[in-house]
Amino acid sequence: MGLNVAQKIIKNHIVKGEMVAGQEIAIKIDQTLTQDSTGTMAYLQFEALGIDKVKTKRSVAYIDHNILQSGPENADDHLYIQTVAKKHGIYFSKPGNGICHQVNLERFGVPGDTLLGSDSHTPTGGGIGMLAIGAGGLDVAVAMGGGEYYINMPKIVKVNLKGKLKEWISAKDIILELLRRLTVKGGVGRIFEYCGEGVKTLSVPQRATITNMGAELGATTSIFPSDELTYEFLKAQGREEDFIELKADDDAVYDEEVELDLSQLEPIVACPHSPDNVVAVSFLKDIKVDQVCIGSCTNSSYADMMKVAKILEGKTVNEKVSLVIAPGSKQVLNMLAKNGALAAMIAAGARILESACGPCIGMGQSPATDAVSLRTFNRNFEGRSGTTSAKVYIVSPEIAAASALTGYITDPRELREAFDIEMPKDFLINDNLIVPPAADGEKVEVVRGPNIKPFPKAKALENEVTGKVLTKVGDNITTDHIMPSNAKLLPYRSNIPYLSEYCLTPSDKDFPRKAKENNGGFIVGGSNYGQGSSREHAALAPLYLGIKAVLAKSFARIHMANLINNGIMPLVFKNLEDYDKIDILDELLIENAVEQVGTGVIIVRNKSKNEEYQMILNITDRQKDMIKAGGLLNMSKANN
Ligand code: MIC
Ligand code: SF4
Repeated sequence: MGLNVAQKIIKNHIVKGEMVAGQEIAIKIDQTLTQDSTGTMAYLQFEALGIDKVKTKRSVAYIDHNILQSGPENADDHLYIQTVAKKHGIYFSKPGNGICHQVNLERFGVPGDTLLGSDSHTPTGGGIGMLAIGAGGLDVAVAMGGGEYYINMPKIVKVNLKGKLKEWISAKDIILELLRRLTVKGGVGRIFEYCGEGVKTLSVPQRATITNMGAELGATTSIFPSDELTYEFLKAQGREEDFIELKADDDAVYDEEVELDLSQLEPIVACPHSPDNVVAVSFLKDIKVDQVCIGSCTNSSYADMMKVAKILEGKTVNEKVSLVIAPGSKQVLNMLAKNGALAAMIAAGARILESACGPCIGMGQSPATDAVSLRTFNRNFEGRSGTTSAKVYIVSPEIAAASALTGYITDPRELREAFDIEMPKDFLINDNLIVPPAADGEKVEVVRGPNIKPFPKAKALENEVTGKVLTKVGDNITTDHIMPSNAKLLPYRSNIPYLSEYCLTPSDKDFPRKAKENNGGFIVGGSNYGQGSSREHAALAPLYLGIKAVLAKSFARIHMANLINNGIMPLVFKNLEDYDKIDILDELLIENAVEQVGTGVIIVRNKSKNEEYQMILNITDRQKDMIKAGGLLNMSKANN
């Protein structure tokens, strides 16, 4: 039986298990990436493993999230990451060099390699034919140390692309259409593999836009084959030696199939407050726009920026609109500066930001109260922009630029004739902001600023687990709800005691106080609990506050792994209606917890209501041992 692309890469990297959907497998990781807002924790955890030098083919530490430096905290974290990277064999991408996923695609992505990154949009690398997966910091730390990465073998979905995009329709519309059809839960436990005649009509950066936002489907990852266009891209990056061809065998088998006719797509938009809340742009055309933000790891490539420059050229941004643009990397920015496109943007009135995540993670540029903000980003969760009342719409760069000129949500086709942007034959290559590791790492001293606090460690599971329900939340709670990130909180990513004061506060402002007063307890959640980012802080802050288990209707993949890695039980309601029976401050009890964890079915007693609920702990034996030991670090130590 033939293999598809994902199976081929997994087969080359599998060290344990079998490629049977749902079964646990362990794969070897070739490359890792971290960014600064998850990186400090990942490197503290790597240090705790006591390994001198990374064992991967390549590991890169990027600084792109926390770049505002409104106090010493961010700069202290940068220095810690720079020195710890130099010591342990890790390349360091300085602030200003660009967004991790964009730079990784340009300078390090290798078709056929595996990449594990402490960021949920790591699957961007699937655009170049990598098996690129987002994970929590601890999993990445273990991978840097040469440890394998464990996942349940996902189902592989064939996304059969037919036809060709019409003028003005973009890669963003492709992934928004999939989100419209499949929702933010539709990709859980799945890899989306793109194939069909439409593939060869999409450039590598367009493919990367699609694989990037596959994260919003909840997918494990997304991947394109590696073909002539991949070769052209790598050659233009001066890296043709990294090319290998990768395509599915003719008789490859897939678990599921989706068909998408590119020629049928129209410009579409994700409305507040979820990336799957998608409608045609024509439905929104009277909505006035206050802010337009262009950039992020989804849409900040050279071609995207050139399109925007061309739309803005010779025009002026509407007087009521603030337009900000953050090119994705120094390479992109430098090329725009050289060819005059940057001048066209500036002349039109765009505010040019550093090549970094910026407004995407609320690091500046929060919109005004009740404002409408159009963003080419990937997430529009409530409050993520830093303004709770803002209404954020996710759009293509074409819609964004057109709307910045008119002041209302605009179908770009109404504005002007279409045009072509050529992919460059040669990108501008200058890696002078990438610092290589030291040859003799033992001589490097790691600098730790006062903001870097030890991370909380879980304890072995007690046989009687008891406590109160501290909060009860609804469906699709994101990690932005659990551990909010904005310009005020991001500087404290290496300070869990401080961050824990804000844990879950967007949903329940008294949660930290209740947790402290009751000495920890339980969280009750709806379905897809913990969707969104990979931030381990969404597990570490609850751990610090004494959370023992989360009872939910279902969990998002990375967050569930982060809970287990930190010794917190992710329990799923066997009978969904039991969710309705529980109230905040009910007293729960799990007896014989150690034995029950082993069985995978856990009886939770509600002492306040005199009821019992059956909860499922649908995790592997290895993960059960982890829960019993009190997390991955404790288990690794016990095994050494
Ligand atoms: C995000 O887009 O939510 C982030 C910020 O990049 C996160 C990582 C983090 O919280 O530091 C992610 O996607 O994993
Ligand atoms: Fe950065 Fe936004 Fe991409 Fe996250 S989604 S990596 S914050 S640009």
